[in-house]
Amino acid sequence: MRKRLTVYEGDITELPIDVIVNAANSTLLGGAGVDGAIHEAAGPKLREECEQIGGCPTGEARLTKGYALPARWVIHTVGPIWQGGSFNEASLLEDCYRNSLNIAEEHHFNKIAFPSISTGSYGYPVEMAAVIAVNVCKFFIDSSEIIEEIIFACFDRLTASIYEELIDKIEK
Ligand code: AR6
Repeated sequence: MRKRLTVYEGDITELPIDVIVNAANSTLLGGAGVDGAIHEAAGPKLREECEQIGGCPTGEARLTKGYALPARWVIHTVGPIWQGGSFNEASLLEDCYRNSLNIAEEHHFNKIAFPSISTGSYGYPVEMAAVIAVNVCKFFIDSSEIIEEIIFACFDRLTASIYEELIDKIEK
C-alpha cells in the first residue's frame, strides 16, 4: 500500500473524499472560517446533528455525516486557542490530529483531509502548528493499516508552502 501525506491548496468543502475535518469550537454549533464554510456547504441538517452531540472539549473530536457536502463524513475537532505557548497548546493540538485519525481508522476511512487547525481565528502560529500536524500525521500513517492518504487542505499559498516544505523534508 502506498501511503502519503499531500497538500491541497483550496477549499476543503469541495473535496469528494470519505471524511474532512472541521476546525470547530467547543459548542460545535458553527462559527466563522472553515467551520462556517463546512456548515454552509453541508446545510442545516449538520447543525441539527451537532446540537444532539452537545459540544466537544478542546483536543477531542466527534463524527457526523457530511449531508450536502461531497465528503460523506465530517470529524469535528476543537483546536486550542493560542495563548503564548505555555498553556498546553501544543499537546492539545496533537490530540486534535490524533483523536481525529483514531476516529477515521475506527470507521475504515482511507483518505482524510485536515484544515490547518487553530491557525486562523485561534491564532496558533502556522509554522509551529504545521510541524505538529505533519509529525503526528506521519507517525500515525506509518503505523496504520487503514489510512492511505492524509491531505492538508490549506486555504492560502503561504500555509500550503509551509506544509509542502515540511512534508518534503520528512519524505526524503
Ligand atoms: N477550506 C480550507 N481551509 C480554510 C477554509 C476552507 N473553506 N476556510 C478557512 N480556512 P479557522 P481556527 C483556513 O479560523 O483557527 C471558527 O469560528 C484558514 O485560512 O477556520 O481553528 C470556529 O467556530 C486557516 O488557515 O479555524 C472556531 O470558533 C485555517 O482554515 C474558530 O474559528 C483555520 O482557521 C476556530 O479557529
